Amino acid sequence: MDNRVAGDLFAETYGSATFSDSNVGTVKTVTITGLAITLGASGNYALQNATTTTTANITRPPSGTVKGLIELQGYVGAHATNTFVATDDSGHVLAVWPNVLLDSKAGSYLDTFRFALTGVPDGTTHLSAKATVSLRRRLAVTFDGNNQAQLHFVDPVLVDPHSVDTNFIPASQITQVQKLLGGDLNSDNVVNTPDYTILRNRWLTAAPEADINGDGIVNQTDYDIMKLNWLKAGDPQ
Ligand SMILES: [Ca+2]
Ligand SMILES: [Ca+2]
Repeated sequence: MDNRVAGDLFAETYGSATFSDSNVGTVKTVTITGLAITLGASGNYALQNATTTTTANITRPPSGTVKGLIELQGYVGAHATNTFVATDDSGHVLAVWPNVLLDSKAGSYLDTFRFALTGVPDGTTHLSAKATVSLRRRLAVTFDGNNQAQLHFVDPVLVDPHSVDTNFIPASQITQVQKLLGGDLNSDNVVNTPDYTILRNRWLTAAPEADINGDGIVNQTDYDIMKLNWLKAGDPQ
């Protein structure tokens, strides 16, 4: 209520305006605090309430964000590159993020990086990941009302997302091993003889294209990872 005398002028200010929560919705309560009147004729008036409420809307962002962890089998290198692909239920490619640099390790996990993607198109139901020397893995992704999702390409026995991300959203999606398996050196998404040929030809060199565990040398450790995944194929993109 404003019962000021006609012609009296003063400034009205407020301290903060806060939505009740950050979820998408209409006619949401906004609490305004720190209301004050200053300047002009304000000295002639007594403000009755320093707090009030109003309503406003929060709309859904036009595209999604996905963040999570990505574990590369046996990897110890400081950085890696990974290609992400967003698809719909029919497998149509909606977006590609080629050769994303991964250089932020997840907590104390040597073989696990953080990733974050923005601009994930509406209609995305799956996201796949394929690191330079790994097989591809494709997982279902579910967005919340704010168009945000978490997705973890990890082995839940070895990497606990809760220990890395305090905002982790519990999801049944990480009840199985989802880390990326190593050994695909020629990027055809299968681990077989052509990959072994590359490994053998780079034996005891520092060639990154054959250094499956990222330790700077191609040797028995890389061969052992390849052997674990011999004749395995990755998921479609
Ligand atoms: Ca291959
Ligand atoms: Ca190596």
